[in-house]
Amino acid sequence: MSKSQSIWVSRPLFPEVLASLAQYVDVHVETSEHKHTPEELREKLAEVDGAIIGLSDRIDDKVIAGNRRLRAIANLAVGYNNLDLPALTKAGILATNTPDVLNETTADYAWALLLAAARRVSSAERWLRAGEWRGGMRFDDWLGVDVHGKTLGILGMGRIGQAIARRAYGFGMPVLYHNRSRLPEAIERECRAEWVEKTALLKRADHLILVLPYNAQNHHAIGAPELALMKPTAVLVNIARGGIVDDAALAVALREGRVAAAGLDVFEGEPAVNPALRELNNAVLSPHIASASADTRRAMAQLAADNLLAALGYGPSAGHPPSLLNPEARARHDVET
Ligand code: 8YV
Repeated sequence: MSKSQSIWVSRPLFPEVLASLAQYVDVHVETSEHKHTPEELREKLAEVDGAIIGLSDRIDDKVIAGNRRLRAIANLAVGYNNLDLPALTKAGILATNTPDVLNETTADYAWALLLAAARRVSSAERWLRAGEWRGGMRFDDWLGVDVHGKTLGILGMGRIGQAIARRAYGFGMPVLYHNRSRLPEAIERECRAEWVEKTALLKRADHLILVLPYNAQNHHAIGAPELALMKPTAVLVNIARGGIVDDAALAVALREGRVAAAGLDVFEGEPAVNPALRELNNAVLSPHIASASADTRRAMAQLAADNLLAALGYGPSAGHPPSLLNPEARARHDVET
């Protein structure tokens, strides 16, 4: 049966989430995962009232120019640097993201990368799989750096940063953090975390995890000058966004042993990965999967669907998407609540 509003889902999604959407709207879903060109996005979005899109779909003023129909965009991510929010707001298009549901899973993954990079898990596994163990192993082979008892640094102390900090207690690690604004004392106490200047953080942290949002100010927040301040025994973990680290500078620092190791889930220009990083055994690399547990990806998809339905005026939160990014767009958005 044809419904009065249509939506586009830019990538394959869990069937039960699509079914929850199909109760209210006509759903057009892509059957394969691929990066859409601006022209494709423009065409697809011209034909629908709302869309669920992912990080590789860049929605800017050009993509929505002249679009009189589109009323809502639901991003399948907490970060939304792929959205030109001012342009969407100006056009009266509601935009939503998927905060909170991924905090704990993403924090787990930051620790997975920290431990794997510090203890050389990936390169040791490659060595074992290549049959090298049969040739013997020295007592002083495969030495990593310790994690427990060291000072953990966190750059970017939002909800994911805080979830990472809470886990540090079990490893007996004091936590230093830097954030534009200091957290309320109660949260600092709960996270057992101390605010320091960025320079102090870089110098004092034994290991550093990056959880900053990407924006123009944070571009290359960690470049050659910052890497030079870090300890040569430090592990750097980036689960935030490509572009926050200068990947070329990091590759040089890792090759020269000026930083011990890195655990990287995000890259400048991903899915391309700087070839210099790919050659390094002291870098653990993964394809942007920090939120990818079955429960969390389902929860993110369902939250995006609930956001979109609410923005289009359906379901229990009709007119009030749970994670609306641009309430100012409402004035030009004609949802009847
Ligand atoms: C991605 C993320 O959404 O939520 C974010 O901001 O970076 C991730 O959770 C996910 O990897 C799909 O691209």
